[in-house]
Amino acid sequence: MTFMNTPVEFTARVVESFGRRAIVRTADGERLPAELFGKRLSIVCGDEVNVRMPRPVAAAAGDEPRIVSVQPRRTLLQRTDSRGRNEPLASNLTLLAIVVAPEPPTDPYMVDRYLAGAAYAHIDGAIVVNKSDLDSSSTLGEAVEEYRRAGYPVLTVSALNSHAIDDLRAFLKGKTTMFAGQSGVGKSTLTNALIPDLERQTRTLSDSTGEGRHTTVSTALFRMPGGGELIDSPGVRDFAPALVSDAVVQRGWPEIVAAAPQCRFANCLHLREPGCAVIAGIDAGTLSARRYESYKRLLNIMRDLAPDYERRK
Ligand SMILES: Nc1nc2c(ncn2[C@@H]2O[C@H](COP(=O)(O)OP(=O)(O)OP(=O)(O)O)[C@@H](O)[C@H]2O)c(=O)[nH]1
Ligand SMILES: [Mg+2]
Ligand SMILES: [Zn+2]
Repeated sequence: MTFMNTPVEFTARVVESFGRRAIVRTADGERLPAELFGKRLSIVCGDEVNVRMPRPVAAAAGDEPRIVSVQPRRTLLQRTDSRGRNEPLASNLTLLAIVVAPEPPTDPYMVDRYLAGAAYAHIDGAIVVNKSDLDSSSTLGEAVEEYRRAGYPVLTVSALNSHAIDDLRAFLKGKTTMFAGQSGVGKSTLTNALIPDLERQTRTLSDSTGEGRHTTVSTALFRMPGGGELIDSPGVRDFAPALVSDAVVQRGWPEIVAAAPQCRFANCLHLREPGCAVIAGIDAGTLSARRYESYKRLLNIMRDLAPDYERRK
């Protein structure tokens, strides 16, 4: 009878997490509620975890499966709060797709910080321009062209009339993608459009004037038909990446990375150094002055938050 006392353990994927509790998906595709075992353990959506089933007697008494350990993460997307503390958002992503739309208006500096945070975590970045059914000629056009020129994939779609949704699905195939961005840009509506039968709650018409309202409250992972995984996340007001050193900040700007080898100094931060190819590119108009300004702003944000960061090291 010894096998009865051997706890059954298996690996599973965290598809939704709420503090100390989570929903995990087993290899067979079954969804199970589970709780964290041990105070030091912390998990995020996307984690691969080891789960231990309760013994039959404990299960009968209401015990849930327990997450006992987390497998090494291939990637981890994190943000920094205003006090310089790290907050993990999702793991094992291969792509961060920042969703923007003509409404609500886009803050391109926040999009840049998202793209930089992805780069620091070795996650690819892309821009999804949603609501192509609305007139986007106004503010968005310029910023979107900057991303194209910097080398990011840009996909223009409409979740409402399905324009280019098949192209988006094909682009996301085989990837583990998180949709991120401001509240109301249509992340959940897009998730529903990409995954038939999914009915993730989206902002209703009666709510549509409620600016700053966040409809989605938890980060959740779904499998896409045809391959790939998609994580829908709550909208944000702001985003700052995990802290990195001065020299690393520029890795979030592929166009700066491409120009930097032509700078006179190998450790050029492209601020006031003589012979800087990045500043020459701005003067010549081949590099975006706004994107460069954004780089300098993030460098300053990182330096402002760094004292806290240094103390924690
Ligand atoms: N015109 C138009 N409206 C859209 C489109 N996609 C989404 N919407 C509308 O935009 C509003 C917000 O959509 P959601 O999917 O809830 O937005 P979200 O990004 O998930 O918002 P949060 O969960 O709060 O972060 C809803 O009223 C949608 O119907 C689109 O392609 N075109
Ligand atoms: Mg949503
Ligand atoms: Zn330089």
